[in-house]
Amino acid sequence: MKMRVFCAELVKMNAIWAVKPDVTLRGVPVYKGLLKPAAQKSLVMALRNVVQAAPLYTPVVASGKAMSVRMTSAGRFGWFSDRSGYRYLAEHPSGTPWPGIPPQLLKLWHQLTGLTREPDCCLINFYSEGAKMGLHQDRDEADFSWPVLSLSLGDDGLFRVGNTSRSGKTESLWLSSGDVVLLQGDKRLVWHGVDRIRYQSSGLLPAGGRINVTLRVVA
Ligand SMILES: O=C(O)CCC(=O)C(=O)O
Repeated sequence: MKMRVFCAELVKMNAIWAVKPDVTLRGVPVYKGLLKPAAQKSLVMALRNVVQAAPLYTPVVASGKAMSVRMTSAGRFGWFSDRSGYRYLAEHPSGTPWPGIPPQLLKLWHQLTGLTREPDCCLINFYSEGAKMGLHQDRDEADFSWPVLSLSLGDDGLFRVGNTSRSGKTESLWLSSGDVVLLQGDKRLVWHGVDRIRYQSSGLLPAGGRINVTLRVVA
């Protein structure tokens, strides 16, 4: 995306993108508790509707190994992986359309990024007890100048961030329910992952577990 287009995309009014993050982790901004408890509860209800329409599945990586995280998506595209590799699909693997992205997430996206452009995908990751996500880059999207907004709900997750190359020092931080992370600019392609969760550390989900949603511009 050209800089002029990007500037035209910025919503100057009502944007909270100029607000300083509470913490940065290797330069990645982390907004602690940005989504308040009542908003978290109503979002969980909206996400339950998404999961009802587009059930969680267990992605498999190219080696044939199943990921420990279960996933689904909302929006125009959903992220999927099987032995053929990672990709975005225009439909849920069952053939049904992806449901719409919950409006409260779109509002958060516009407010925090200052962009008028909507995300194409809301990827929903569900971490049950023992689930984790290895270090990776988010690079299945067409244009890395768009940010990725990541929101945590439910149990705490130990989030690890490295560098834009696979090697080098990494640092980690516990993400709690309501925390938001933005991968953008020169941090858009940092390697990141979740080492583990603190199962049942939050009362948001009655049966425990952690939800992570990421909003992405895909095409
Ligand atoms: O669960 C998280 O906080 C990170 C999720 C993530 O890295 C991803 O979906 O690519």
